[in-house]
Amino acid sequence: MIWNPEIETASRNRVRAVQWERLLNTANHVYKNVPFYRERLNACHLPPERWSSPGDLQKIPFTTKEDLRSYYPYGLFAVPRKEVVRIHASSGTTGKPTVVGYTRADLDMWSECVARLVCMAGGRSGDIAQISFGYGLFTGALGLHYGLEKVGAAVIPISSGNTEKQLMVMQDFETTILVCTPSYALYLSETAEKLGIDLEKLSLRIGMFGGEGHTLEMSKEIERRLGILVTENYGLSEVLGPGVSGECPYKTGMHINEDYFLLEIIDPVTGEVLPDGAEGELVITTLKKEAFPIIRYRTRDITSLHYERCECGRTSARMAKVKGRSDDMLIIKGVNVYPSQVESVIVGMEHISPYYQLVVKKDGYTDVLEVHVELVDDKLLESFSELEKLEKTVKAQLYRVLGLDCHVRLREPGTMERTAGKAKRVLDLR
Ligand code: DLL
Repeated sequence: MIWNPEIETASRNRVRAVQWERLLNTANHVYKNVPFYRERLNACHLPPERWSSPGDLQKIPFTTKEDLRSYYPYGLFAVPRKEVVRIHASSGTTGKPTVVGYTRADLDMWSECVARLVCMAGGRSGDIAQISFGYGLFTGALGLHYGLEKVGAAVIPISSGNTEKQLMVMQDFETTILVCTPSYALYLSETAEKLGIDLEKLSLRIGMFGGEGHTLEMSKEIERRLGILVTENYGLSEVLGPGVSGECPYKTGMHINEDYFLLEIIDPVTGEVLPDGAEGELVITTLKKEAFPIIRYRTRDITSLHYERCECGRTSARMAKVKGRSDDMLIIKGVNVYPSQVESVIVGMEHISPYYQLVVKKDGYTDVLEVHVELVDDKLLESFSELEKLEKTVKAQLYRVLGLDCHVRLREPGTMERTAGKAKRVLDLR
């Protein structure tokens, strides 16, 4: 089912017209209400009345996480405090978090965006959705919550953690949609196997996973273990939270809610806008947000945009799976390495579990990449020659994909960290 066919199947011309109209409204809104943007638009001689085509957007400087931090907490809000009805913040592992606000209309828009993604994934009224994202400042749980309810699904707001209880609820409450990070879905499936839960007997049909990337290999692995359709959705708190884009069962990329977000791909080094289909850093402008509109936000996420028709009938542009964050990209001996490349190699490999971590160290002046992977069972530990053989195989496969020699560390079963949230894939000890 298509939630909002009028916009989700609109012609490209219509989408562009809606985007242009809303872009001008947003430019006017920020110009009038946010000094930061007013100064910027004046500095490049583009107050809103001088915008003549969508291309003018490309002349406006990017907004970065640092900008958000320097106006902490409310400096970029565009409405009076009394109109703000919700506040979220990004986790921000270092320094202050970035704070975002929503008016009532923003919350309605958020539910609308998520309702579309729920239908895209195959969700409907009558479904029972277990939300295993953490409720709190993080946008994941509450963001998906209201969109699922809007479609008519019954939401179980279980939040993250307490894996055994999650599995009990999943069985007893007959959960049909699981909402969490792909890492946590993997851990849930592993724990279910350990506890001897018959996964075939679960009512689970669909996974709506996001908050972090996962490769096609990982998606297949989780589908195999849980016997469900895995779909992915994307978003970020600075822009909205979940709801920017999501996958349909054809998995041709994540359909973008283009009437609410304008996406560009830029060269992460030069900042130049790249043509359709090219891979680069995603930049997002919100088109309808009231409390926290944002112009040309540099997401740091590496992806590409595609416009060919999807068989599901939606005409929206799609973004490819995120390859990684540009800040997660490692440069080892001049070679660019993303954790997702390692994931594509090790998931599904014989004797190796799907948990992994990249550890970067210094050996004298040289950078060394260690890839830590975990054995599936202890049996192999009894044979040194088997272990050596396996290590060589993993190393060769990684070389094939990365073009780089790395050290492989085989770790004992169950010793790599499991997470209820987003996995930490890189440990940089340099
Ligand atoms: O993770 C919002 C979200 C929650 C989206 C739940 C989907 C589901 P933040 O905590 O601000 O917000 O983190 C945003 O997470 O810039 C990406 O790097 C990463 N991310 C989110 N979804 C995906 C995805 C939420 N599907 C940051 N694939 C983003 C890859 C993702 N990365």
